[in-house]
Amino acid sequence: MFKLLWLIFRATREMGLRTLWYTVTYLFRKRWYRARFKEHVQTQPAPALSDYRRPGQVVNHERRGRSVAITCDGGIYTLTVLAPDVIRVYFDPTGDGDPAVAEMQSYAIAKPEADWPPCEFQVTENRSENSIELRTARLVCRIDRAQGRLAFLDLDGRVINQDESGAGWHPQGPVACQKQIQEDEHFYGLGERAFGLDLRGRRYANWNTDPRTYKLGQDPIHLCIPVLLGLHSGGDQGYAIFFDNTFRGYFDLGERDPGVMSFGAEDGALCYYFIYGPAMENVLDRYTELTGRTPLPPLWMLGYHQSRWSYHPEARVRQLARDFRQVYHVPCDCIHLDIHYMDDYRCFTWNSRRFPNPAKKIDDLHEQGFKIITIIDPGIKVDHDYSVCRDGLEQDVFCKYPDGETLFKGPVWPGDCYFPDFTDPRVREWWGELYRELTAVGVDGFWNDMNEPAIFGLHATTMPSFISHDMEGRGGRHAEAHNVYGMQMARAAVEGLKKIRPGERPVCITRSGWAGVQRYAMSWTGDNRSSWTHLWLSVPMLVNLGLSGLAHTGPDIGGYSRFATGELFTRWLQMGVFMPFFRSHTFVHSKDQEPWSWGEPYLTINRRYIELRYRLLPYLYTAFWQCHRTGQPIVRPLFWDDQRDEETYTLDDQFLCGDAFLAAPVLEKGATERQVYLPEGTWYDFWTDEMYEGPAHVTVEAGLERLPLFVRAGSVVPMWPVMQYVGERAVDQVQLHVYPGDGESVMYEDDGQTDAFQAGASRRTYFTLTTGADEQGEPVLNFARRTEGAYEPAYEDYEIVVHNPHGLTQGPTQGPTQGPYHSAQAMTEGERREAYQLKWVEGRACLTIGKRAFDRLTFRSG
Ligand code: MIG
Repeated sequence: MFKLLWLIFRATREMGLRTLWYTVTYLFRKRWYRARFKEHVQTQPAPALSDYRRPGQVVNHERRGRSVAITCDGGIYTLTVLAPDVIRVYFDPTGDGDPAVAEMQSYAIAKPEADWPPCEFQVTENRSENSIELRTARLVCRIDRAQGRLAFLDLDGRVINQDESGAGWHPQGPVACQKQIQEDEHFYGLGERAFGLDLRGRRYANWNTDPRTYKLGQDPIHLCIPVLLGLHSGGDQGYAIFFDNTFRGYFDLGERDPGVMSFGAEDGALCYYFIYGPAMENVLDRYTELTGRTPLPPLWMLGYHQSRWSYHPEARVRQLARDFRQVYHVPCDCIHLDIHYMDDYRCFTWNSRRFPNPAKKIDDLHEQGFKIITIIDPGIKVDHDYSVCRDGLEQDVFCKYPDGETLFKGPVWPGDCYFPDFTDPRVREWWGELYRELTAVGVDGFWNDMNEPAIFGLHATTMPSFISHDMEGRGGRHAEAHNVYGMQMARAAVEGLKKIRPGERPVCITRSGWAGVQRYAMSWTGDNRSSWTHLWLSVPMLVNLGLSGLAHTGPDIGGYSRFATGELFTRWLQMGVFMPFFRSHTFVHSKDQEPWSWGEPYLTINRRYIELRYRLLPYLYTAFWQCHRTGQPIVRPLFWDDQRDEETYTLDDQFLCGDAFLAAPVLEKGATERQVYLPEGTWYDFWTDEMYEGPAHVTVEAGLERLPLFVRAGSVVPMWPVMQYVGERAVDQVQLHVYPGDGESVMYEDDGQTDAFQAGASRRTYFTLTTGADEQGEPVLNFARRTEGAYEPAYEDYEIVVHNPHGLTQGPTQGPTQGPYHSAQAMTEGERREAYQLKWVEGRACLTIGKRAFDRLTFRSG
């Protein structure tokens, strides 16, 4: 009873009486509509798997272009070879299905069959195995004649993945596929999941849901992606299965039966893509080739973002800007405005009392170097005096019940709302144009919330599954459109923004999404909590999102619901420096959650870490570029570099960021040290330059001011001077931090803002470090540089900082050391040889050198 009263009290406080009224009445209205459209409501319980039908015996097979059609007693398989390591499996029980149509209708696929280059493969009969084999240059797909089950094998005949009972379907609509789990198999991916790294042993639903703050182990939440990565055989085998079906579905990774992985959906086609690695790097490359890559964001998106629900009125926002720039001198690039900026939660409007002159206000903030991102929800307030609503009704853009007339209304923040049908290209275009209202006053980017879509109710709810959608003209129900609704909303925004601001990189953050969403938008991990558990949870969540192709994401730093302590916030911020989206955000009733909110010592530490983020911008930007090019995540699991290291398969309290860094965030209250696992290779402690030889478990100091952080030997890490925001002034010098060892590093540069990079205006600088010996047998470190691309950055100098140069001769040491190197020689092109004097700064060798002045440098021991 008390709980109920509390619930009512909270709901009234948060929503207001009117919205509460709509929410309560909606519970009844919902029933009424269900009764009215009962012939459209699906009521059959999910059939038991034992009632599913199976392919059965193979009758014949026939090659058609890049596909093989295999007719079985119970249906037809079409296996399509897109690449030697990418095979599409389409199973059609009825004979009316067509994989080409399925592909055309897929919201996930960015590269259709016709765009893949031709690919050789052979189809043979294997009589001894009684099977048919399809052999590419990378793998074999074998189908057994007796039961029509598939196995994917490597060229040496070892199992990568193999059907258990295989494909299945039920005449009422459901489809499924059961596969064997290999003994030492680990599973990753599946989008945004509130679980640890290895997903094995549980069942996960595919149905985007607003959990209204989630708990560890709650499933599903905002953003599901039906791509599963498997890793087994001591790391020798790695692959992905992408199940291209948007209906409510699941992946069962051994919960029902520990030896069986199954996936399925309540309707739609049984169509999946098998992608072979074995390296996960190859899996991600192929998966993002298929579903699209992350666009390069404008550089300011990589800066620090400050948000809360909500900064208002205008004076509060001004104060916040002043606090950053004049009072606390903490760098920041962007302030986010949550729903209070709107006029009574009407999207694309301003509350004139809170923000009387938005254009002027945003101008002033731009002057001070801030960008502004505003939130947008999909629900459009039912209000005939509101131009977006009126226009939407005139243009007929809102979702309807199956009679094709009755508009669907559901309660969200403004009370009852209509919902645009983003699966209609005409509606997307209409919606995209609406952003002009906000870009005209200077808003820089958009944050799409509530687009699961979320509708108020007692439990997490959404539109009824029988609501009609356009589905690109072919018609469909919400049951099919639901999972792509958020992604299509983001697409509408981005396509609109590209028209509104041609040549610029659109900024769109989305809460919900689906396979392929990465090509339109980035995300944040929704409504987490201010707790130590959630601090940790950000790590596996980000890693699995990156492994699902959605690399550009980040948690609400400090946590969303409940209150953060100074310590928790600082620990979260330290970790956030190495996460792609670096934004602090918190809910409406929480206390202030800004870098200075807890006073000292937190403020100084927070400032120092945000400054570190700004120093690392050229490094992080390079990681974004790598992701953009090849789908490599930015935050990576430890097995990324050495898939055979079994220690790393479930390790989810540390992560790699880009090529050089290993971060081991402190996840425990009051910690003063922490255990870190260092994989094979030599690692430098970022703070002390101390060297470690992996694989090793080490304990390092981790007082409040210290994020345990390591740099791989052989890396060159570029750094910029600290600025209060991106573009505060021109970068006059780039520091190159050299960590002696053997390796190649890259630095990517462009204008950070326009799409000129796509026409070649970028520069890649490759740094190669090699260790060796000179004629006298003294150790040397060679540092070579090579550049590509037409972009010419404005700065003239590099400052080269050699870390622990002593380490080169001595191997791993304890503690910082004085180095033996006192001179360095730089060779320019041709004969010219110049000697540079190295300076010693805090035990590090520093050298300033003109940008154009060297191709190769040699550091010699004295
Ligand atoms: O029902 O706009 O996840 O970041 O602050 C809550 C208010 C709606 C949920 C988002 C959160 C945002 C909040 N929104």
